[in-house]
Amino acid sequence: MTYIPKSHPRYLSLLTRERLVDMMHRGIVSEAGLIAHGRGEAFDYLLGEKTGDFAMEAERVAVSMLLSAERPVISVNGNAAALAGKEILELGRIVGSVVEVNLFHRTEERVRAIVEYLESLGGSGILGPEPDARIPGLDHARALCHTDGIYSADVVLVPLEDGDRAQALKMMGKTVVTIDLNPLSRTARTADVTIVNNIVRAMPEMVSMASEMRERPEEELLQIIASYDNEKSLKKSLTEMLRLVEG
Ligand code: PTJ
Repeated sequence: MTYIPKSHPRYLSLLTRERLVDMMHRGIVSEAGLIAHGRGEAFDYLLGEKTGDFAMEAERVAVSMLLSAERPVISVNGNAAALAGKEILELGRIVGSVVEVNLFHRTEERVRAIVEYLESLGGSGILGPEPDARIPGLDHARALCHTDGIYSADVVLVPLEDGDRAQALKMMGKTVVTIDLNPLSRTARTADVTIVNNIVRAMPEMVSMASEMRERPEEELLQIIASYDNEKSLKKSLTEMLRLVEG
């Protein structure tokens, strides 16, 4: 990894890039994952690289959905594993969710590398290799999934997701929650809950929320969910970007 001095004004952002490049060489992140990250960075810049109130609210709703779900699943791709692997496992433990590796640029080798990486962080029972089901309406290997995971989930958290798959999951009747810095993406517009935030900030925030909210009565969680409007939240994120641009 290239040495980045702590004094560099963009230390954290550069460190994150280096991490992704390193993870690509380790066979965890896809080459396209680096491009996807660049697009995310541009939107994060417009957000002032901080969590907005709209994102905090969406995170709280997402956590309420995961906590009240019967079969919650967190879907993990290369970028999500590299940037927030530890927190994904932690959130999965708190909300009682299955973690499934589900890739856009699928190779069996990379699925195994990601599972092994998550296991090295303390994860167990992670699904991914040897899928036994398909998401209907999707061509190609990105449809592959597990009966005990994504296929039978009621709530799926799919960070940094592709629009087609988000739509196919919705068509299956699932509640789709995503983390996506681009509020204009098809995924952002398709999901029931879109957290417009960097996964690097969103996941640790959701872990603390989940540990604080885990004992709350179900009615309270359902009230939080009922008061949420994703379209309004997306508009708020765009308004915030414009506000920052206009100074
Ligand atoms: O590991 P794989 O093969 O499953 O591939 C993963 C990627 C991310 C390459 C794949 O799913 C893909 O091509 O995704 P897209 O269609 O480029 O969408 C990724 C979305 O995530 C874009 O809207 C980006 O703006 C957004 N994004 C990128 N980095 C971050 C992000 N959102 C939150 N946090 C980030 N760090």
